[in-house]
Amino acid sequence: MLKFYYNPLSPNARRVWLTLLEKEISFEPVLIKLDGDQLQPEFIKINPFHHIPVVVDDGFRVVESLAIMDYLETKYPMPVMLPSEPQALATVRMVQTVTANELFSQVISLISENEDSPKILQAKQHIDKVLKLFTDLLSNSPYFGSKQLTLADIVAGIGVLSLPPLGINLNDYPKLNEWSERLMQRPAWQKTQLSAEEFEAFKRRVRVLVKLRRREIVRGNKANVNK
Ligand SMILES: N[C@@H](CCC(=O)N[C@@H](CS)C(=O)NCC(=O)O)C(=O)O
Repeated sequence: MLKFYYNPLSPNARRVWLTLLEKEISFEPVLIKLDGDQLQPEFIKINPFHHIPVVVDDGFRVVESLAIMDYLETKYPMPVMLPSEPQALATVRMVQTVTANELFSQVISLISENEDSPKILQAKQHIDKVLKLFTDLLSNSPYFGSKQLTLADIVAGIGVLSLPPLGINLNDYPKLNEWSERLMQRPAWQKTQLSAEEFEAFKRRVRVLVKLRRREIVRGNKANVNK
């Protein structure tokens, strides 16, 4: 059976979790606690970058959430979650990559920067641009690029639904607000949604990982200077 290495607090793992549930694929969950399980030699063999999610299917290992979603879409094509019409496919890919490249890092800033840091205002301004673009791309469709749920809805939905608890009100973006309510009516989304306490635990984990990453960068810079 397909093995899914995950943690319920991880938004990247949740992309894959939701895809598995929406496609009703049977899987064996393997919980990875992010306070050290990901650094154990057995897991490093599976993902040298010590990241979840990972899927192992019939002995074939896939890392990177977006690659895993594509693998699941092609191996388990029903229901179709990736449209083939050129503009619809481009819409899905734009929404996925804008979420990964423009939204995600700003959400991390909202969580990890001090309240009085100018980076908070910059993050909010950048997020406003993303939400306006998403409003245009959704247009009058119930989902991105399709009348049915797509991989773009999963990737963007996880990011956008994390904004209200971080102080960004979706009422200012009515179409996205209705879309996010549509997502939350789906059983898979209710099953994987974080409780308020889990969201606080997620924020604490993000702060720790950001600190560790900054330390790694400083160490790397010092090592380069000493070369
Ligand atoms: N680009 C990767 C990112 C995966 C990622 O950053 N996963 C985080 C959890 S959301 C993780 O495993 N962090 C553990 C670590 O950095 O040690 C993907 O999309 O799968």
